[in-house]
Amino acid sequence: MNRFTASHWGVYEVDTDTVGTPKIKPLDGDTDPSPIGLFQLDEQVMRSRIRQPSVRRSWLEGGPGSAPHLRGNEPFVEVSWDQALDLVAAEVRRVSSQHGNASIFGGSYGWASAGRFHHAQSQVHRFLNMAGGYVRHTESYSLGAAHVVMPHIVDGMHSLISYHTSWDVMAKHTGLFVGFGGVPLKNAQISPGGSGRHRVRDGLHAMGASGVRFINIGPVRDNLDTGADVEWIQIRPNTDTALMLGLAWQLRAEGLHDTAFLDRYCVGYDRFERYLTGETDGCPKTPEWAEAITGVPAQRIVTLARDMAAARTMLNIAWSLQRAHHGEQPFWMLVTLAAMLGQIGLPGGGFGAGYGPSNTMGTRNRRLSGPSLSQGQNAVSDYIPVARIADMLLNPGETFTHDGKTLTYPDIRLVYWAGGNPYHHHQDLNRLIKAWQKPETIVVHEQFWTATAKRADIVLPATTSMERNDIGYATQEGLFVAMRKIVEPFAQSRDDFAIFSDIAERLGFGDQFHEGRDEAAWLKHLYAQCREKWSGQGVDLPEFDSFWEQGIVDLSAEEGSIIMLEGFRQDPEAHPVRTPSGKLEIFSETIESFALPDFTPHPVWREPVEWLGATDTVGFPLHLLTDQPGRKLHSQLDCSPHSAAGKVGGREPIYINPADAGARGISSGDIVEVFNTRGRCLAGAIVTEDIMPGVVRIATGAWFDPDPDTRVDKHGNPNVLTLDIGASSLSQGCAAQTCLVEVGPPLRNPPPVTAFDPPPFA
Ligand SMILES: Nc1nc2c(c(=O)[nH]1)N[C@H]1C(S)=C(S)[C@@H](COP(=O)(O)OP(=O)(O)OC[C@H]3O[C@@H](n4cnc5c(=O)[nH]c(N)nc54)[C@H](O)[C@@H]3O)O[C@H]1N2
Ligand SMILES: Nc1nc2c(c(=O)[nH]1)N[C@H]1C(S)=C(S)[C@@H](COP(=O)(O)OP(=O)(O)OC[C@H]3O[C@@H](n4cnc5c(=O)[nH]c(N)nc54)[C@H](O)[C@@H]3O)O[C@H]1N2
Ligand SMILES: [Mo]
Repeated sequence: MNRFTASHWGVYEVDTDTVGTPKIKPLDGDTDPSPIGLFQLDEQVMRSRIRQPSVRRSWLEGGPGSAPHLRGNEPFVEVSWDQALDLVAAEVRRVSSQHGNASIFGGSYGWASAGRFHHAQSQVHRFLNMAGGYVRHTESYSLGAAHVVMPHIVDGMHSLISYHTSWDVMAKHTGLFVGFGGVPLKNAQISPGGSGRHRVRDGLHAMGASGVRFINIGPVRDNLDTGADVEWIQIRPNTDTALMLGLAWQLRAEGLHDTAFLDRYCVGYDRFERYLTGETDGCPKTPEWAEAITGVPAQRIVTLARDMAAARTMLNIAWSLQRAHHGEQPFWMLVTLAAMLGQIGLPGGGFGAGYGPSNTMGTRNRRLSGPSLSQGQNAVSDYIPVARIADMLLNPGETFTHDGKTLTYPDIRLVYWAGGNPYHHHQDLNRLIKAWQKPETIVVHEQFWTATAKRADIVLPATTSMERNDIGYATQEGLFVAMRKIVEPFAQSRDDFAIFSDIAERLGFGDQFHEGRDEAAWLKHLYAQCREKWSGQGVDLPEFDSFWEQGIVDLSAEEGSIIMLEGFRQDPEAHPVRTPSGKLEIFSETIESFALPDFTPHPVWREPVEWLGATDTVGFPLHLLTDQPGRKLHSQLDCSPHSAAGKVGGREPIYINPADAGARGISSGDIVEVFNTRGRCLAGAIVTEDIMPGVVRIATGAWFDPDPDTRVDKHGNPNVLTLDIGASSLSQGCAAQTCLVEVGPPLRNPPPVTAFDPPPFA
């Protein structure tokens, strides 16, 4: 019998009748299924699973706060579930009563797994709220800068993502598509909560076939596949704002900017224009000025500006560009440039922010919010912008700014994580290791012996989505999925829900947490709530039992074409954008009122702390990009054979231009050391013209595997190299793409990779 399963990388059919491991197959009608999810049950994957609750030896013997410097460097003791749950319950009670709940960090950032009920973050937040509250986080690593700045300019990112112009409209109306950072198909494999049928390859190829002209601007060539020709303009990383300013200057100089659009739909163009022309700072942002910063020839900028004005032009930006120092600026400047072109709200014109980072953007599916588990109220008001975790742990009591507010870092004693991997996602991991020694206790629920699990005090083994029943639904992906259990839980692993229910019982709020429902009752309850909500919006879902029997509800009947900001263009008074003025803000009085030292109230070019144009790149002449991995989702399934097949000598690849490789005696297949003052890692060289000189690229996701003596990461986790600063004092977002490194000559005898081995047990 076939069952369905939803995962971030797609919906699959699973044949449970086969002898041995059930066979995972792509979903019927998915024209570009992701291979990532086909390997979820592979035996190689299972080797890194956690078998039993485990406690770090010193913590078990000496209690909270014992030998925190040994986290990650001493054996675990396997204990019974009862003992582990008693320990966690007692520790939550101790910290809460002695230090208050503002000393519990439960932000617990991470992607966890698909499934609306067993969603790990919903479970941990619901549990901690009932335990008296916790310090939370805001925003994401994905969009730290954009989430904060975009509401000041046009709209919140969650909202914007939901009404991107659909692919069919672009194939019909777009003349010129300009991508800053391409539209990488490798990234469009996923959607948080479960991509439906993969639509981006078909979307791009239909545009290619209908003759849309594509220009890809970026340090990397192989991230825009349209099936037709794509022009590549190389640009130094982190300098796109300067290029867009050069384009804007040229548009204005030739009178190609749409003053009627700027007057009717925008505020503050006049203030920005004085900066553009140099009236305010003595520096006109001419194409020649932009060439000196970006490396893009001035003449190319001039013709590109004219081409943009002459065609129906869609400007797209990869999220990567805002994961950088001053990362708010390219997003603000993109909207400004699109406003000057005056095509926002017209079919096929305007901007995308962006096509590529997930399967969602460009969908024709209706926005319907799915079933969700109530998380209750948090009695603690303290929070951090998500990427400031090391700062928080290292600097309790110090102040920081966020979106115009001044806040204080709390003093954290207990860290509770379920469904994320900070030793994957955070920057400057050697700094995180220091910060990680501050809390007295670290509790982690995990499926796998990740670097984070290995650095915890108490580790509780969690099931995967294949080992439990759930409902799969991702907003606008168009499929509603009965995720029926495929296999029995691995070894002693349990669902996060069951784990939290038992701890809640010990703390006296079990009934409040589980409400007397088991898994089956919860699924029916959440489904019924959603069914009622949707029926009010004219969408009929079947009764639960028939849904469960049929396995999938296809919502394609709800599809329709989308033109971004169409209503706003037709009538800006009736359909204002959600900014203070109701118009696109090229100058923001709100941001002006924050009076931030590193933030001007209109888009500007500011030099990042590390970039190829810096005067002091001495010793570290290469810009490192750390993009998303094509063969896994972040660190998830790095232990699969599919991920292994993409490695070079067992390490994450480093892409390097022949000129840079030649100068260092490096050939494809060599293992090299990549380093800067923050850290060192090994990587396997791929020498290619697809990356411009002066730039190297290591995708994220290789499980952190530092040698205990040399501290060199043996596996290619680039976050030992990246910079742990906020994008600005406005957003405090992740700035991972601002990073200079050097690459050494090939290594003769690289040490073996041990990332996927379980830790030692006492
Ligand atoms: N240098 C650099 N760093 C980056 C980025 C970058 O571009 N450059 N990108 C950043 C971005 S955009 C993101 S979103 C982050 C991603 O960072 P994360 O979301 O932290 O990465 P994942 O590997 O998805 O971690 C999820 C973890 O949850 C576990 N898990 C899955 N399902 C369950 C479950 O049901 N229960 C429990 N208890 N655990 C479960 C998985 O085994 C896995 O270890 O990384 C960021 N880091
Ligand atoms: N397979 C897979 N897909 C994923 C993920 C994954 O882990 N695996 N992660 C998902 C998540 S959580 C997120 S947030 C999204 C992230 O989506 P993005 O942030 O858009 O993805 P990246 O791959 O980091 O970068 C996209 C492109 O931007 C280019 N780029 C980087 N810096 C610059 C620059 O300064 N200028 C220009 N012009 N280009 C630049 C890179 O070369 C890269 O090709 O991806 C999602 N998709
Ligand atoms: Mo992300």
